Amino acid sequence: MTTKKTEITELLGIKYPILQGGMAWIAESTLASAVTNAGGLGIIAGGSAPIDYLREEIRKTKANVNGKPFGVNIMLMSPNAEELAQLVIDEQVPVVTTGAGNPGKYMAKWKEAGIKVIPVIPSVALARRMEKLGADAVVAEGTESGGHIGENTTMCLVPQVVDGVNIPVIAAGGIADGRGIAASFMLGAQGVQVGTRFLAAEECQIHPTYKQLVIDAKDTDSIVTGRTTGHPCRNVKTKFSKKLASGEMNGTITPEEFEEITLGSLRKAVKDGNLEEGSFLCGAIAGLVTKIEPAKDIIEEMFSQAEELLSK
Ligand code: TUI
Repeated sequence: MTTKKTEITELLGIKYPILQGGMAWIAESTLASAVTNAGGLGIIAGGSAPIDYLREEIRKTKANVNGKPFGVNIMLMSPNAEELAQLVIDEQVPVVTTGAGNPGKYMAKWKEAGIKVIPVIPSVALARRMEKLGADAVVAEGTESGGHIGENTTMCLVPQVVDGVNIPVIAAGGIADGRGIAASFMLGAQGVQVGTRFLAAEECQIHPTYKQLVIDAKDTDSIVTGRTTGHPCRNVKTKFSKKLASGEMNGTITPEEFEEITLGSLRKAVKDGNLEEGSFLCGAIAGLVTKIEPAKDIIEEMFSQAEELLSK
């Protein structure tokens, strides 16, 4: 088995079958360009950023990558998802990934515009629906992932999605080295999406405090908050996230209060490194991330390790 030529490398025209996660507030042109230039698929996060900012980020990325493909992630819960769905058409973005919802209503117009569409999904049912609507591939994202998560684990979700659809499947959640890639391929995936390891990329523009939290994290240092709101979210364990999780559990923080307290907390983490009020989203694999390196080194190391394992 090899990672060198898969349905994903062929579909997207990339060297390595790796997508960089569309991390809200984090994934901007510098990181996305570095990943694309290293042979993966860099992704700019739509998040809920203003449309003019996103247009600039798309144009900057285009200028950096010399015709190589990149993507934009559209977070479907974002208030400006509709506007962004049109922006990717107007700016001729080659690939769109989606998260936190069902992109059904945009699918036909994206396909018509020639965009490759890859929804991120947490279940087989949703993967099947996306296939019917014309998705080119799906990212099956396990609950090990950072940020907004579903219930099932990568190990259980990926093979079930692989069996449930006829389009290629990209595994996500808990993949930070070549072992994770090799395991994903064994489960039937044709590619991987990686977020947490790229938080420690040299080109990732997050606050140094955020990077250090990820590097210092050990296996037990992620925690899920927001379960009472219906939008569970995996974070680095900090005093703030622990207080939120326990407040939700014992009822001293209502879902409404939770929403109020966490409003703007991702920006506070990413831009200010604010440990008191910031939500430092990260995956459960953060314990495996130990140093800051260029995205190119991360990708090349991951795939050389995976190739060695898969050739055994
Ligand atoms: O979307 C993500 N990860 C994210 S989005 C985000 S910003 C945010 N912050 C707080 C609350 C909510 C969002 C941070 N991290 N990953 C992809 C993903 N998509 N995970 C789960 C889903 C998902 C969930 C339900 C996809 C589809 C879905 O469909 C429900 C339906 O409409 O049928």
